Amino acid sequence: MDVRIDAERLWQRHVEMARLGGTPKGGVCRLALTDEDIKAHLLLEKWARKRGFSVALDDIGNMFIRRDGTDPDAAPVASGSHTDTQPTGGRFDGIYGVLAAFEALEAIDDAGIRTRRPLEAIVWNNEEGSRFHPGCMGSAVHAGVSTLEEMLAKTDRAGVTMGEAVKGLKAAMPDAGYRPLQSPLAAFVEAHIEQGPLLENTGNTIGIVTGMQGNRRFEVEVVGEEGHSGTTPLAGRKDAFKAAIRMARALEDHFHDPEDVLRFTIGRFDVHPGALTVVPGRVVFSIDFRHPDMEVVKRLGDGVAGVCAAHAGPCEVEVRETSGSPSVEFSGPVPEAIEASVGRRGYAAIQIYSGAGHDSRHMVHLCPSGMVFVPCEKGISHNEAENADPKDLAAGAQVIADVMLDLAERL
Ligand code: HGY
Ligand code: MN
Ligand code: MN
Repeated sequence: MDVRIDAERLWQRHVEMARLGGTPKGGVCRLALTDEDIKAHLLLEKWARKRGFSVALDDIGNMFIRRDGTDPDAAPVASGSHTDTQPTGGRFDGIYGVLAAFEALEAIDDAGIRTRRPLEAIVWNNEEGSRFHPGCMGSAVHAGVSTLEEMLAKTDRAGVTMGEAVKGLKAAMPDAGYRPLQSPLAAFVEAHIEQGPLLENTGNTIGIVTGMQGNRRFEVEVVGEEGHSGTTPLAGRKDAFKAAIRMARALEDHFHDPEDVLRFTIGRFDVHPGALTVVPGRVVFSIDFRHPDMEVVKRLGDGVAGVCAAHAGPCEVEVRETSGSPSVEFSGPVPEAIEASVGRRGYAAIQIYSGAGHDSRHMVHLCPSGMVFVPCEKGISHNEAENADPKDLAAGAQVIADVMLDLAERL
């Protein structure tokens, strides 16, 4: 049984999706379950129903597109990723994995192949964690790693809860079926752009992902005292901005890694009240810290509060840990099936470790899982300039189709 994906159809679907939340600089802003993201779900639903595939939603807003197999009771083989983006996101992060999965179902349908197991393309809700923290929320709740109640109560900066946002999605998709959380899956495979330069620099088309590093995220709140910038002597100030800067500098030393394996980022830094002539009374900043070795993640993560306290000066500081995930390894039938497809298709491929986080990290708790990377230009991602070659996207989708067909019969 051979199946060939349609590269042009796959590329055109990317062009159509990139219009939903498209930005003037050629990127995409499609935050989780905003109107643009719901439009992306509706477009997928339209394509799915045209094919005779069924569509279902679970309680945290994940979407399941299903092509039936001959055995309706068999757990499906699934592939997928996310439709939501960062505020200055690109045209491929997440959506490529969704469209590669959908293209695999279409190509298998075009080939008239009946699989024993059902095949599914999944859209995981809120992978980016930009509107609602934490990221990978939908896959974590579906896999039983996070609790539904806790995640539905999370709010965005406007005070909208994830529960209200999920209600909005369900209202927009009244014909969608219901999928219980932790529904059985026979296997899960995710295609994603690498979001790093290795594949491009080494001339490889496919990355067979061996694992994903662990992470810990923190929110640091520094409280001082607002004052008049023209009259308050420097000596007596409780300047929250200056204290936060001291902490940021000290954290840079704390997380210094001469081998450049560790990843430490302060992505958000809010100064309050943010007025020209007011001494800042409050600063809130974020920490995203990652490393493959969980001993390092524990040791250095545990040191954050002490480093901040040591540089608070006359201000108060509170360090809140907001999320964290352990590193994961991918092994077993999914990476093996990826290797088999790569060998059969003759793609240049290497094994690669993922610095970025993905929904597949939570799928390992439900079923055999794995990931396929394809190159992106200069490794750029979480940036409107993100770009990928249609030929590479097609190769990754071909591997997804091969893996799904292989596992639908073999598992
Ligand atoms: O942050 C991450 O690793 C993912 O791309 N959201
Ligand atoms: Mn992603
Ligand atoms: Mn991302």
